Amino acid sequence: MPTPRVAAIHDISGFGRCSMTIIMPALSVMGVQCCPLPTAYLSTHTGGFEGNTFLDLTDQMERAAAHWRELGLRFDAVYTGFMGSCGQAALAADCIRTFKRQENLAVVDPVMGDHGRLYRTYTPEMCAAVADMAAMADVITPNRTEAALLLGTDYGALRLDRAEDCRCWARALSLRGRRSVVLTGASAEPGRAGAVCFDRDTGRTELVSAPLVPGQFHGAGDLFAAVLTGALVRGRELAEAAQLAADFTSQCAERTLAQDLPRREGIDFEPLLWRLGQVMA
Ligand code: PXL
Repeated sequence: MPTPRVAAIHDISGFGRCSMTIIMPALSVMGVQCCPLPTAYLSTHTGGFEGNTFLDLTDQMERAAAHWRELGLRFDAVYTGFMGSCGQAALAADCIRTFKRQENLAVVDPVMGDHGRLYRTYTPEMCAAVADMAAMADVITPNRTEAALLLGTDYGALRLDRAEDCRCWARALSLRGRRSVVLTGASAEPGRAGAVCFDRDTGRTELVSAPLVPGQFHGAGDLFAAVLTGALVRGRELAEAAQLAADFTSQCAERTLAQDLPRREGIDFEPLLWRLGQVMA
């Protein structure tokens, strides 16, 4: 099998593991080539650090995508995440239009917020642009906060602690079955957390879970979506890919918790990457 190739449209945050500093190593160890199309360079992520720098790379993105198009590059997936502005979300949507084929995947992680709140730099206009981009996706990976925003539903009302509710929300997010959904933060069994998956190819809705690790871990959502994307382009079914992502994210969160590391430094995944490599070998 040729090495699958993913175009990753995310920011690079120099410190505080998230986005590209998680996505690139995770995809590489899974035997997937990651081609970064960075949206911005930040000195740190925007959660838990004050005064981060922000170098907007929108201009470069446009030129890099044009060059890739000229070269006739093909990708097994176009995978998008954190956006720095409305313009960037529109440009990322253009990249999906440019590189999307019948046989490849657009995976949109509609990064907007967590724990019921928007990330510091997100505005309602940006959320609308992210929702427009997500409408073009084959697969979306919202957390509970992002699902509520996409559905225009109150966060408190979008409960994910009963299996039947989880299934309903996942189906509601599928745009009448047009896109697959992996909704994270589902916790229908005590002591376990994971995701509910609506697979548009089979019409089935399944819950996957792994041991719940209490607390909030920066970058956990990015790690989950990256492993899911890697597994999908390596040919795994949606629920199987989500199970792998839930297992690995839970193991890394457990390790971070056990060491009592500062949460803003991000989920401590590097020492466990070899396990991900082993699963995918
Ligand atoms: O993990 C999502 C994320 C990605 N990139 C940046 C962020 C965040 C969340 O805070 O600030 C720059």
